[in-house]
Amino acid sequence: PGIRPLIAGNWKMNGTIREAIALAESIGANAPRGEADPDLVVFPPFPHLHAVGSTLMGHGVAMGAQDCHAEPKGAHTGDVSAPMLRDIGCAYVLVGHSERRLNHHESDADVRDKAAAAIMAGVVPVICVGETMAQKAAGQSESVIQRQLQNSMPDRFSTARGVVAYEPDWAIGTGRTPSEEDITTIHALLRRLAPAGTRLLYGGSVKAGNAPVILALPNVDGVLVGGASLAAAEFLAIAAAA
Ligand code: G2H
Repeated sequence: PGIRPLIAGNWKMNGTIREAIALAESIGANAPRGEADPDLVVFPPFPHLHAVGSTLMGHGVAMGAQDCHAEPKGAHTGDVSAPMLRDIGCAYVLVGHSERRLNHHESDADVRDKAAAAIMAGVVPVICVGETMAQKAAGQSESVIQRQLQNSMPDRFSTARGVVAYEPDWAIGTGRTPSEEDITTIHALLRRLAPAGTRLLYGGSVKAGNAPVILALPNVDGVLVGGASLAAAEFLAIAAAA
């Protein structure tokens, strides 16, 4: 009677349409679909959503986008709205990934508004939080994450069967992961702060090699995988560890 695990692949800004389709085909054809298997979701770049959505049709693998705007429509050149994502077949959307918080100066309030827009459009937000190495070194990991999460969750998050991903900045794409104890501590905090039933993912340098240990930690309901999600066999090996 637990929470069904969620294995998420964040493709970031990688690949041609042809490569995206091939990756989706391979994941779709080999995805585990038993009662006890985890849910799978992939997050392709915007231009590949349509092709990937068509490819995954009927394979039981969900699709999400990597960001959305807080407004449903309007004069926002270059942005994509949550209703558009829903329309193209996205079940999920990442909000507040550290690469967005850092490179696009997104604040907790921005992330909260995007998550609210997603919920309004019927798309499940995956709220990402995580501390920097400097904050960790200063012993501020828990306070930083508590503040980020509390300020990034919109009012209706509890009714949206939302997802929270813990991704420490310094573990992203670096091959370094926090200790099991650190992940356990942060996930216990997330469990206390997030509404009941929220799926809590760990992200940052997850691979087939370390996934079994990470997925076995308490309050880890899945993983958000970047680099290692770009190869179908590796991504499915991670899913098999859930
Ligand atoms: C963290 C993660 C996926 P990677 O950003 O969101 O990427 O697995 O490459 O560290």
